[in-house]
Amino acid sequence: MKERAVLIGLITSDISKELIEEYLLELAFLAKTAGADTIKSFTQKLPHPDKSTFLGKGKTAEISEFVKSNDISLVIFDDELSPTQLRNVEKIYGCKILDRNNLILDIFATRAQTSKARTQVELAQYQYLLPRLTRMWTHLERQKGGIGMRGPGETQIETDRRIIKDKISLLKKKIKKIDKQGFTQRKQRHQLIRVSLVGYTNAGKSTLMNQLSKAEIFAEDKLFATLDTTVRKVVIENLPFLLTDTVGFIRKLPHELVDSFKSTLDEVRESDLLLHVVDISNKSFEDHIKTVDKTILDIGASDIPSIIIFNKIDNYKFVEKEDDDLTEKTNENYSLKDLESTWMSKINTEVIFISSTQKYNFDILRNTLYNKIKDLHIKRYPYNNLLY
Ligand SMILES: Nc1nc2c(ncn2[C@@H]2O[C@H](COP(=O)(O)OP(=O)(O)O)[C@@H](O)[C@H]2O)c(=O)[nH]1
Ligand SMILES: [Mg+2]
Repeated sequence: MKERAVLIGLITSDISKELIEEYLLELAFLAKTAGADTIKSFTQKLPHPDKSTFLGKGKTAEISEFVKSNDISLVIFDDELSPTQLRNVEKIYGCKILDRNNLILDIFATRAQTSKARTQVELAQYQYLLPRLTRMWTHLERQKGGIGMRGPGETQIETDRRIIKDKISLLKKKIKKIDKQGFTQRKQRHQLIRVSLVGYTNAGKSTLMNQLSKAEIFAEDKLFATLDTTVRKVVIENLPFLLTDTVGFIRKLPHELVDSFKSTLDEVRESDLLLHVVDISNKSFEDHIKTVDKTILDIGASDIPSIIIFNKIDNYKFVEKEDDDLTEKTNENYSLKDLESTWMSKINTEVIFISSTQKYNFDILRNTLYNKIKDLHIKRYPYNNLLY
């Protein structure tokens, strides 16, 4: 049976109600991906979170009442709780408590396919656990005996911490080894131009990859359907290149996960061209672009030439407004033409509008890719232009 969840978001002075609503929509999507139904979302406006229960006393009582009378098994907070808050709300709500990070880690754990992805997720889980051990053990703290375990004042928690630290260094070694193999593999492919699909999770990267390469990559309307990078050789006209599908980015990604997935993004860092796929039918697409740009900067790939591909234009809703100049333009009343000129002038890179599922504008896309990749090829191999 599906778990029934309620979501909780806090509206503080520096975050608007609209933004929180978007965060909660995304949180509901994460919950759905993890296999839970969201029954209701609760928000409260407070200058800062309550020290003991995160939300205020009244709201907490209201939610507790709802949890008990609606068969809720899961309360998910959009923010991370302190150990004290967690202990208290666990008692009050009497069910499982998760935050966004737990949820993302959980999804990653169920989605990891290759040994590398599994190792990375395990590493992230231990790294996440390590600083949080205290709260799990404070009520159980006791001396642990046994040969090799006895030490001056050694407690269970210290032992556990040591075990986890050992585990972490072991996993890191394992990843390094896998990475070495990957590097050799990647080096062998060096003669071809390398293009990577990057973008927010669910933007349509895997779908586009499948359409361009006839590959069969898992794509579905869930977050992080793919965790592993996939590389395929694609040929446009007579021009071959390598196309890589990568894990999607998301807001508030736990930094343990970013760290453990950095090496997955090696492929991105070593690319000649980035195709930044954006789901233009998502209201928060501008936020998504910012998150992706920041991640690209973080991994040291911001100098790589890129093209923005606005995807899902078949799903984009443009509301034709009466011709009054007073209406301020919001996302909903920008036409695609407006958007194109705005973005072209704003970012000085190429922008293309497509639908991956409907294959709209694929001729433009192929043309643009062909020209870009040809240029890159000529720049790299000035004496080997026999291809064209
Ligand atoms: N309407 C519409 N849906 C799309 C389009 N491209 C992808 N999708 C859907 O968006 C969802 C996520 O796609 P996926 O390729 O898995 O996204 P990824 O996380 O970026 O790899 C899937 O349900 C796709 O069918 C498009 O052009 N139009
Ligand atoms: Mg994907």
